[in-house]
Formats: sequence, structure tokens, C-alpha cells
Amino acid sequence: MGTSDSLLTQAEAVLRANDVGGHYTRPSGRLYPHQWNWDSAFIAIGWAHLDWDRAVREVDALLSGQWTSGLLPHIRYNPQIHDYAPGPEWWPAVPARSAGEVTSGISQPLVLPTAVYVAGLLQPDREVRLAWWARVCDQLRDAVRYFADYRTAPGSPLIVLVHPWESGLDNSPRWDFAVRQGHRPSRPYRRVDTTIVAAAERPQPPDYDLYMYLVELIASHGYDMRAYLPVTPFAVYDALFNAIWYRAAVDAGRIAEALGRPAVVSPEALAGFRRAYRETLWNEQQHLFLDYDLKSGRQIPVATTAGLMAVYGGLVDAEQAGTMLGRYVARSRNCHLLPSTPPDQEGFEPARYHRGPVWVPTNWLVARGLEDLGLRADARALAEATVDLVRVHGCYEYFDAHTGKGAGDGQFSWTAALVIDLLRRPIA
Ligand code: 9WN
Repeated sequence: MGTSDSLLTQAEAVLRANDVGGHYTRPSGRLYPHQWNWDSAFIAIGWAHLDWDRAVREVDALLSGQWTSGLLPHIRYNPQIHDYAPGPEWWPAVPARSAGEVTSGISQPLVLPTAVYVAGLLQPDREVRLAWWARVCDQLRDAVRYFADYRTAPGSPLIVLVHPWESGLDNSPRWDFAVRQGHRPSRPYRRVDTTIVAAAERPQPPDYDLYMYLVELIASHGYDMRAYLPVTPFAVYDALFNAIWYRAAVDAGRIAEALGRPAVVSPEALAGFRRAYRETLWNEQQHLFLDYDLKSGRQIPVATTAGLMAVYGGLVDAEQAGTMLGRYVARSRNCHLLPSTPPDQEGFEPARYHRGPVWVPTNWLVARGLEDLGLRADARALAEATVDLVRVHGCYEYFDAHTGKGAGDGQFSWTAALVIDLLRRPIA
């Protein structure tokens, strides 16, 4: 067997081991036993190469947690499992469309419409593909529009992120400004994560204090952002979240168009969004997009991979993408690519979760974005570096930026799924 064949076999085994009854795929065995939003989107792309019907079931399961507003929760809890914290008791009275669904009360980067588009194209039978898209199209539209309808602030079409967990890059140094304010929840809470993996690789106690404070704040305002926006310490325009939302709107639109249905977001609204993204988040000095804190009315001066996601979103042209990437790579000397935070950025920690380590999903997003822009050599180099890291170290959750050593959970679903995609659908 060639090395790619054995890596494929290994990655497939990870997905199968994390498959929960053929319904959803947990991100990893013990650390994350429920269904996570953007994990399942990436995972569906992996399944689409192995077992297309299984990819459909992954998406169905995620969509079954959707709320009446259209929100797709960040966690869809498996009610049989109780060893993850915080559990659903922290998210009371969630307005899910289907009775019996147990979910969290915030969302995550909306990769799902893009995953459904990509997985759909992997189905060779056009009738089967269109029938699937027709079945899920309205739910994807609602998931996209939820953010435009309920999660913007006056004066801008950009989406407001209300919790670090929504960013998917939870303890990014971008959020240190809020952690430093010292907010704490009113009730005690437990942590399970640090009993499973090394505490040195996880968020710190002050991070969790903020997370749980915000959970209480959001839940106590009935999950209505406009009600808590005046009092929350955390309201940001996240460069990653907004780029992914834009791409989701475009890809949900492609699905609608293939079905002859009306646009999901109008071309004028998309153009206005592109303008706002560039005007609000571009930082000429860093040659990168930065996040924006609505409370201080300023950009957050912290460079991370989130600033590159405009490449995936299709919010920059090839020339700008090439310069942004070149700068980021140049400042990431002695690191495997791409460190989630460059080493010259204050707050960089090579082995701590989202503060420096390399993550397969963010690399995948940038590589696919470069590919779409025609920067094939850059895309291929990044894809190969990513696959090599997994080949050498295994399907880890993330990788030490300096040594490449795997960290977190060692049988990680999105790592496996996206390596399968990079091997089976190499950069064009
Ligand atoms: C909280 C599942 C999730 C990912 C996130 C990652 C981590 C959860 C946690 O795991 O977050 O949502 O308990 O730390 O940060 O991106 O979706 O893999």
C-alpha cells in the first residue's frame, strides 16, 4: 500500500470510530461526544468521498437541531451522554423547531452550505444531487439569513459574534481583551476537558470564566442579541466568521440557482457586505484583516489565521491574497504552516489550542480559497504541508507550531475528514 493509501485507511478508521450510530459523527471520542456544527460540515465532506448517503445523514442530523429563527446551534447534544461540560442545563428553553431537540444557544462558523455544495458535486448522479439539494435548500437559506436578520447591529451588514465559542477558535489571543476584564458567572461550573487532555494545551481558568459568564448572559436574555447587546462585554466582527458567512451565502445561492429558486441573499446585499468587510476589517499595516470590537469601536490589533479567511470567502483578488499569505508565512519563521497565531504576535503559544498550533480546518479553508483564486502552487504547497503533518504525526486535533507534534485528541474527525478530501480531491 502507498503512503497515501495507508493515510486514507487510517483517516477512514477515525471517522468510523467516531460515527455515533450512523446518525452523527462526534469530533472525538471522549473530549467532544456530541454533534458540533462546523465539525459536522467538514466531516460531511469527508463522508461524501467514502459513503455519500452517510454524508447526507450527517447533514440531516445537524439540521434537525435548527431553531425557529433559523439558527444552527453550535452543539446538538446527544441526550444519552452526560460527560461534557457545559451540558444543556446551561441553555434552558431553546426554541428548536423539533420537539425533543437539545442544543446550545449560540452558533458557529457557517460552513454547512458550502459543505452541502461540495458534497453535492461529489454525487455523480445529477438527479440524486438535485433531489438532496431541494430537500435541504430552505433550511440552509434560513441558516444563512438568521445572521443577517438577527445578528447585525445598526449601521453595518457585518455579523456580530457574541461568544468566543462561536468563533470556533475559542481562546484565540484576539479575545484576550475580554478575558482580561475578569467577568465570572454567578454559579459554579465544572470542567471535564482538563481531565482528558493536558491543561497546558487547553484554555485557562479566566477564559472559561468569561465563556460561562457569557452563557449565563445570553441565556438570561432569551438568546435575543438585541436585548443583551447593550450590556454584553463581547460583541465583535470576527474576520473568520464573517468570511465564512459570506461564502455560505454565495454557496447557498449556487444551490438555489441550480434548483431555479430565488436568490438567498441579493447581489446588492452581497456587494454591500463585501464593501463593509473590507472597510471595517482591513488593516493596511499588517496586510491582513483584523477583527473589530463593537464596544470600543476599534479593530482588535491581533494577527491570526482568521485574518486570512477572506481568501476562502472570495473577498479578495488573487494579488491581495498572495500578498497576505506571503506576509503571514514570512512572519511564521520556524513554524509549521499555518500557525494559528504568528510567533511574533503577543499571546503566541506554540502548543496551546488556538493560540499558536496548526489546525487542519483553517489550513484547508485557506488552501481551497487559494485554489479558487487560481493560486494553485500556493494552494498545493499548503495542502501538502497539511497532509504531511498528519501523515507523520497522526489524525490529531491540532499540531504544535514549532515541533509539529500532535496535541489534543489523537483520533480527530475533522482532521481525518479533510485529509480524505485533500487526498481524494487534490488541488486542481
Ligand atoms: C467548545 C469540537 C469543538 C470545535 C471548536 C473547538 C472546540 C469546544 C470546546 O471543540 O470547542 O465549542 O469544548 O473546547 O474550539 O472549534 O468545533 O471539535
